[in-house]
Amino acid sequence: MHKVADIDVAHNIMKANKKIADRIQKNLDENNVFGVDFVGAIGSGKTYLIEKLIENMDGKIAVVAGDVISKFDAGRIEKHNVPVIGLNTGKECHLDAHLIEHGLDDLPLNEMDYLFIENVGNLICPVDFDLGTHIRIVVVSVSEGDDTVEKHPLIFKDSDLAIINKIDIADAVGADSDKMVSDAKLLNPDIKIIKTSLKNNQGLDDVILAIEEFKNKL
Ligand SMILES: Nc1nc2c(ncn2[C@@H]2O[C@H](COP(=O)(O)OP(=O)(O)OP(=O)(O)O)[C@@H](O)[C@H]2O)c(=O)[nH]1
Ligand SMILES: [Mg+2]
Repeated sequence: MHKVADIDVAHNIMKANKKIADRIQKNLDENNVFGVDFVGAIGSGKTYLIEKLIENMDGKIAVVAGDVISKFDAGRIEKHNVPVIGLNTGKECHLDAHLIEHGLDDLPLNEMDYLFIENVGNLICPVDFDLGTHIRIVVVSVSEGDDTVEKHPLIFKDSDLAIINKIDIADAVGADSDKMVSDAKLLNPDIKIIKTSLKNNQGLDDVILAIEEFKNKL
């Protein structure tokens, strides 16, 4: 009996989230803004990637940065002089559409080309929560271990682009980045995969090209 009630509650939450996510996507489309949800493990390089994209991409970028507490990542993004909102999730380990919809009220979407959302760092909780973005990018790094991809199948099944980052330190941590690529491909044959060393800007142009291609396909 207990279990049935749990499933019903979860189902209703997901349904309500999806309804708001659809509204967000409509809002983005009306403003010609391409939305990206960046998910990934703690410290994999999500904020660093967004900073690099702001520095190197054409087009106007607004950012929503999710942190459990405080505005750590929003503070980093702010230094790049782009519109940014920091959202706190408190005890929650993911952003949800309701939070994002409120955050968007404070961003000048009609002047923007891209909305980049940095989700809370982990590979589990964000999976089920559609934020109304057009694509999801998952960022993992070799320092989390080369079994990270196979251990977190759902997020790779549900992402459009996987970035295997920090390949500059793969040898030092004994990680096989090719294994991570083939694990991701096995889980999701449609996923695009790019190996990067963001520290050295390696692979950054390919990431930019991939995002632009996704945007142009709309
Ligand atoms: N060696 C190396 N370090 C990197 C690379 N990319 C990012 N880093 C470093 O990794 C650390 C974490 O990067 P962040 O961008 O803060 O990671 P994050 O995914 O935003 O982390 P959370 O928001 O806490 O989940 C920083 O010290 C970066 O400088 C890389 O390609 N190589
Ligand atoms: Mg971050």
